[in-house]
Amino acid sequence: AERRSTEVNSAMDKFVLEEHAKPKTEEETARIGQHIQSNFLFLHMTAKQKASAISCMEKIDVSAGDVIIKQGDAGDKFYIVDSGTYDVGVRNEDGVVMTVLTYENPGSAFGELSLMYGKPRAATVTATSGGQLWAINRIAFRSCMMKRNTAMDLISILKKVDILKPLTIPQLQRLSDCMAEETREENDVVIKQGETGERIYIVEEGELIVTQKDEDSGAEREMMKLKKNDYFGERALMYNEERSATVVACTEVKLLTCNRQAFEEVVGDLKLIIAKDQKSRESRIQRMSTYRVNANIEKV
Ligand code: 1OR
Repeated sequence: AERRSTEVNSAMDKFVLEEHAKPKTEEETARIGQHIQSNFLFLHMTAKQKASAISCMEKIDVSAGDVIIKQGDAGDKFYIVDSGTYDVGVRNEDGVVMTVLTYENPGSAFGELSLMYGKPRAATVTATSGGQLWAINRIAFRSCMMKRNTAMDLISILKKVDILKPLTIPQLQRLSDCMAEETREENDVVIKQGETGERIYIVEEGELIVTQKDEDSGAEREMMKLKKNDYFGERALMYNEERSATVVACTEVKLLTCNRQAFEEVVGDLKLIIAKDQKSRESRIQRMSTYRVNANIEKV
């Protein structure tokens, strides 16, 4: 039944995509292919999927001042920048519109949020120069872009991480764009106390243990365990200190990681966000050491 429904779906998709295909020259097809190469929405698509997405794109000429998307409207199209510059404005509660972002590179894409989540347009996008866009309509977008997509999976992982909970979906999207995945073996030392650190990590799979050297005895003391959706490595980035603890994988682990620059760029002031979460983490460490002390006493 599973197989059958996949077949039916792909037949449907083929029909939908053919129906929505827009004529374009080979040169245009190649150019769009170049543009979308580095866009995360297309990252994990096969060549065939990309080709059908491109075939549905329609050229739109814009002039400076054109409002491409209006906040609050229903979403109808998704856009890819071919040329020109575009400001993203978000209206706050007081009705003041703030420019939050400018798209100026070919291959930048916008207008996907309302199509993916069925919500009104989250921002207004205005052309600030003349230029050209490629647009895909909602039906074609859903049929070629909404396949099980690793970019989307990544966002759902990031959404579960405590420090990232205050972030909006567009911010998570931008963050997911600069995250890399790392696999480590059991017993691998991921960060080492005393070293300088440039990366923050999120646990996607597996478990790690945090240890600190006891100043008097020199023995490694277990501080806490880290598991799925926990993060670590943030302190060295926040306070420009050396790594304050060692983190070792106790199973095979899958980690998501990004460097300080990318993280700060996307989520703004790293310190503010993490400081909020620090309190709950500290109380967790305290609970754990109390437990350890009790356990030792029992043994004695
Ligand atoms: P849409 O379909 O909602 C507006 O139509 C588009 O602007 C939206 O999809 C995104 O593609 C794009 N918040 C909301 N929309 C944004 C944002 C944004 N940035 C780009 N778009 N930001 C949050 C501002 C509080 C900026 C995040 C870096």
